[in-house]
Amino acid sequence: MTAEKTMGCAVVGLGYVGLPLAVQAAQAGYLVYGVDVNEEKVEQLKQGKSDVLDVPSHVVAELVASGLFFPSTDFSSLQEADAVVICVPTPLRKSKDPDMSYVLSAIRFFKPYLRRGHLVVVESTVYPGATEELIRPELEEGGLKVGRDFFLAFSPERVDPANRVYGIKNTPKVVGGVTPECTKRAVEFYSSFVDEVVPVSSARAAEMVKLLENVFRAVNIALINETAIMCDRMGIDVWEVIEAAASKPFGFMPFYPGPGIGGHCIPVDPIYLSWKAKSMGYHHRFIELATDINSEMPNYVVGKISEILNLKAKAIRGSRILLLGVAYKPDVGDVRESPALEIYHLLRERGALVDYHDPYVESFKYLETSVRSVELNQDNVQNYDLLVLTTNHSCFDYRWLADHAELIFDTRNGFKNVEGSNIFRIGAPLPKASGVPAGAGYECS
Ligand code: SAJ
Repeated sequence: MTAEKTMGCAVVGLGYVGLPLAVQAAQAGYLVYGVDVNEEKVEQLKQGKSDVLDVPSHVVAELVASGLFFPSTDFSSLQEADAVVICVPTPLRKSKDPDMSYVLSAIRFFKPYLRRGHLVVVESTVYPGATEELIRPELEEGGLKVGRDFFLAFSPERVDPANRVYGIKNTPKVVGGVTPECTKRAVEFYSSFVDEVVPVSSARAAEMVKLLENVFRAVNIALINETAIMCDRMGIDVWEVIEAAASKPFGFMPFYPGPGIGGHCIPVDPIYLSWKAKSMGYHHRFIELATDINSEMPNYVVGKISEILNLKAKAIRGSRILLLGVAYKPDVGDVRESPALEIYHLLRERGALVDYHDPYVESFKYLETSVRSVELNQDNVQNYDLLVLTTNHSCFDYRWLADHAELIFDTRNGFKNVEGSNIFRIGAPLPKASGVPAGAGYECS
């Protein structure tokens, strides 16, 4: 610790974005004031317990014990900080419009403690222009002027849960200020604990960078989902096609079909952009189309389930179906927007007897009840008419599952290294029950 006052920073919102950031700043020597409105979460953090997958509890415990990390529900601690970073959720309303209420609430709680010299950075994903048009006026209400008295910037979060290679320190950080001095101060702040900082000319440019990154993913996932549906119809195995296309060393990036898209970013962020575009009279067709295709995938999966059961002369109604994995992506326990939950609902609606097994997800709420993960063993795996792989966790024993399950529908290619006539994959043709060769069709006269 240096003799002069150690720089203080504050992180508002201690979730999957805020907590890793708080930890990285504390490990770089900052006094970090972590503020969250969730009292239970703050209490757990004070006791050195982390509820964020990528932040081990012992790391939190050490930082709390060393007096470098102060979790609290009290916004007044923000006046102690030199930099304040906002990392609260930006979901969608039921009307599919951006819900900025968490950001505005955080700003309004913080406002009384805004002081000269403060650097304020928004990391929550917002629509282009939000930092300048919505947040700046809130903060200037007390008379302080941005770029002179305090400094305001946007810096997109690039947290990729369960990514073992990239974390806060080694993921380049884009930063855009409301004024050049704001950009400069934000660059200085992040440069003290992130290896590479990428300044852009404005906050709205930085907001757009984030949305481009995630629209890029949503559109390409929709493209490969639609390609999978096409390949199935044409009797082509999309997984073989992707693997071969990925042999191209330039100009191609593989994406993979699945049961739909989940998480709090890819299904949501593009709609922030299309909403803003629409408010300016522009219809962003790619986002609408990608959203339609990706959100239609659970229905498509249930249609394939019906076809597969049909091979055994079974209907969905009354069939015992086990979903393998309900988290929105492998090796995480987060079920937000997970397509597996939609598939569970659709199967229940059609009268199937549905269970799920997910070692990362103990239970989830369904229609006022709590549905719990079932144990999977030699005795019960054979009780199911069909296993559906909806999340390809690395811990699953795919060989064992293939050897013991009656039928398997693989929506993630988790069984790619396992042979078995009882395994069917999304985007690959099913044997036609009537013996009609895959890809055949009637001739239009
Ligand atoms: N998915 C596919 N096919 C693919 C890739 C993903 O179906 O080829 C599905 C996933 O299963 C998941 C959803 O899409 O349900 C989102 O996948 P994701 O890998 O984008 O997962 P996120 O939302 O946890 O992480 C993303 C970040 N991912 C990567 O960079 C790999 C990145 O887009 C953002 O930094 C982050 O969200 C965010 O917070 O915006």
